[in-house]
Amino acid sequence: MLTKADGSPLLQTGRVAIMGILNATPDSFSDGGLFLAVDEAIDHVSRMIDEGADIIDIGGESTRPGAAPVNADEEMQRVIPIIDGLVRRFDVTISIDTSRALVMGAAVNAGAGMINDVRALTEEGALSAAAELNVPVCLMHMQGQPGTMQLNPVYEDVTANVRDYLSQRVAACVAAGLDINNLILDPGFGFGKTQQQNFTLLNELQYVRSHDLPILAGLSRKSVIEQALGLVVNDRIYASIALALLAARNGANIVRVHDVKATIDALRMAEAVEKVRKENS
Ligand code: YH5
Repeated sequence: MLTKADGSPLLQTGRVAIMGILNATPDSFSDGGLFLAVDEAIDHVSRMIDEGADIIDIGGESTRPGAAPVNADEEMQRVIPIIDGLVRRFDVTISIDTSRALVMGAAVNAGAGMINDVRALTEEGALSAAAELNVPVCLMHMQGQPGTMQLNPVYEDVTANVRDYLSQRVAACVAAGLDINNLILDPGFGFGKTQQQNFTLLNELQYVRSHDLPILAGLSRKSVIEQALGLVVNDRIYASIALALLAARNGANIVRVHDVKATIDALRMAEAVEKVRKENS
């Protein structure tokens, strides 16, 4: 079972866990330097916890298509002070969104309780770092690299390809000494996928699962909404709620979202109705 630092479960069966997104990239904060960034992060996280977030995901690398690469020092300087500030105030699980072994180590030492890696521990040293750190790890599928992944993604069978890739990464993790019970799988919506490929993966989410591991789904405010509905990023909340609900219905165990309260209300409402369906069957 995935557990938090105090031994309590990270995932309860029958309930979808909420991962709230905290951006630590410079464009996500008002331009007031490090202390303001930490203060703003604390305010944002405080609100997400009040709204019911189970996990807070913090990342210092922007993986949006075309985003500039960031060096390890800069990534560290963005996230570590924020993690320090958060662990002193809150006992929520903090997830570090990084691909770098160095950042994983520093973040977990500062109190992060989970690693979220969009490159599924393929960077140098990441497998052994994660084995050593012994915290839950989300392994995400990406085809290509952030700068170019959306140019012309091609799959013979997107769902089978994603499942096979994740299954191979699970095998690599186990071979490197990670505890299989610490692994979470993620199809990587928007990471080297067309709209049709993203929707196929969402419809077939249960077939992405490998080794019976939990699934994390991140669709919040993503470009698939623009492609379907033509909405700019700040107008994508309601569509994001629909996508989170569909992901949960199709077997997601964790949803990664910007809008915690709106998502939780929708999921809890659906769960209440589902409970009666089960009682009646
Ligand atoms: C994910 O799916 N995604 S960062 C572009 C947007 C909106 C949102 C154009 N990290 C995932 O959230 N980690 C990211 O509008 C992630 N799964 C996991 N595990 C991209 C993102 C976004 C990009």
